[in-house]
Amino acid sequence: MTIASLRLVLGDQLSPALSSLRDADPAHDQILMAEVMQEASYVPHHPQKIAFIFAAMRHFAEDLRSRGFTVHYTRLDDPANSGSLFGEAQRFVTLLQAPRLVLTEPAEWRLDHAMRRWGDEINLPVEVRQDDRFLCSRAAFARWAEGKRQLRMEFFYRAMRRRHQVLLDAAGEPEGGQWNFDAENRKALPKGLVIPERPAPDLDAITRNVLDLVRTRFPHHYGQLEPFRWAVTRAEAEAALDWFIAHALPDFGDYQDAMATEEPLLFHSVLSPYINVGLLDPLQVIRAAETAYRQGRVKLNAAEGFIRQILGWREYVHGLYWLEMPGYGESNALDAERPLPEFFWTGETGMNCLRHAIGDTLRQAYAHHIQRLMVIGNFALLAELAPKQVQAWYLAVYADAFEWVELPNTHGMALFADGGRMASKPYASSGKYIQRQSDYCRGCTYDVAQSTGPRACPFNALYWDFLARNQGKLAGNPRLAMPYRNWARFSAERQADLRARAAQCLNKIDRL
Ligand code: FAD
Ligand code: DLZ
Ligand code: SF4
Repeated sequence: MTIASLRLVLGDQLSPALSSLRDADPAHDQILMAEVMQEASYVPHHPQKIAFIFAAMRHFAEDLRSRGFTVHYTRLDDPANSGSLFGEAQRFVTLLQAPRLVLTEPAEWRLDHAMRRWGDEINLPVEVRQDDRFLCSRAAFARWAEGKRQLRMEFFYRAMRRRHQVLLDAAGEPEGGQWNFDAENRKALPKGLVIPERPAPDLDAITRNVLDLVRTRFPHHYGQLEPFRWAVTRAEAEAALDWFIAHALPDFGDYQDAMATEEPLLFHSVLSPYINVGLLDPLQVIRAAETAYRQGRVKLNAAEGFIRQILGWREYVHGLYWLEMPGYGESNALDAERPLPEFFWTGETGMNCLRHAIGDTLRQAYAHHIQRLMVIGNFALLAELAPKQVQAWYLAVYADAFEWVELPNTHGMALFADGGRMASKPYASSGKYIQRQSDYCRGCTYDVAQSTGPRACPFNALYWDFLARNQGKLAGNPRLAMPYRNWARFSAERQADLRARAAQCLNKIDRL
């Protein structure tokens, strides 16, 4: 029997409403999914990330089968596995004599670019459909950006609130009279605050098999495989969403920027991997938070702060990525060239904040936004680490890392390597920020109150050195006027001492 079409579903396309599945008929169309070495090794992904994607893929295939579909699923260790998505598509098109291949555009430029040539290469009609799981399409973002000298997330976010009718009052104005309640969202953690304990789903036989596979096939990838606590089905991801709305969202806003040694997750949702691979729909998550606010279960600053991350930041970075690709990751506006220190792969450094942020990352394939931006990213920025190496690291170590979201956040937001396309100023800060927002400094070998001398917190001198080093490029930025004024007030001797301490830190960066 010949089939009408073969539908290819990628590891981050696990949504029943996916455009390439929408009109699929179990009687005529068949589905292809493939675990392939090429995707599993283009960066040394964290073992939990690979296991999460494979386990979610295998469960999704079972779900499709239960709906009557024939799913051809290639496992990584299948001897016939060609090792690439192209190879698997070609193999099954031939095997099944499929007259056409249907797919949803991949989220990364690398694959999107390759797949648009498949038709010619396999000599078969290949239909590439739009990925309409995003709330702002690539084309709509390009229209919004057109003619703007500067792109700013805040204005994009307001337009998205209006377009999708989110958190608006009866008059169509922002709920509470303001678009943004960030000023309320920077509280330090009070002593004795109880952090709710997060449940983890049980591991079934499918997931345990995947863990065995990943353990044996990827023994040299950095990061711990277990404990593996990720949801791998839509039902489990929805349970995680319900738990977050009931137990963590009420405090999400207030303590959004806080960090704590013993509580790496705090009140964050830890939903990004599920949204990114399609187990949760972004609008479903946004509506759940809005409903909790309307029912009086959470305050406005919490609901708005959370919704802004998804409707604003997530959609903004997605649009920016497609607007700027290819080539977005190529710039190096601050000429940063230093190789990544070894401790990024081990967490072994005397800087307690980095030890915990990197250690959490290696243990959980997760760190929350402030750890990623203001500890690890801030250090990479101040220490002039080479953008390409930093980007490859971020792409490897987080369960939620896909280039469309990782690259703008790393290249643009954390490293300012795009010269300000994404963010209005570099997120550079001294140790003082970390001290204010965390308890890390209390357990550190360095003293956050000192800026010079052998025990001085490296972030302090590196911060001033960063400003001095980049004065020609950054002094004209109005948002940096105050720090540059402060730098100018230091005596020449003080400036020289700070720069000497920074040079000392950079010279022994692997031993900090
Ligand atoms: P919460 O704090 O609970 O936020 C809710 C949701 O908002 C997240 O699940 C996510 O979907 C969305 N969100 C929040 N901030 C951002 C943002 N800046 N960009 C896009 N979406 C956002 N996020 C990824 O999904 N994948 C990445 O590879 C990734 N790399 C990053 C690299 C750097 C250097 C930085 C600074 C940030 C990166 N982020 C990335 C953004 C953000 O840190 C994560 O989305 C967030 O930490 C995920 O945890 P959470 O689900 O608990 O988020
Ligand atoms: C990230 C990833 C990994 C590790 N493995 C696979 C895989 O074996 N098969 C697959 O279809 N997708 C995988 N993915 C996700 C793809 O890399 C993802 O579809 C692209 O990054 C495009 O966003
Ligand atoms: Fe980090 Fe400096 Fe604080 Fe140590 S003293 S934890 S290096 S900010």
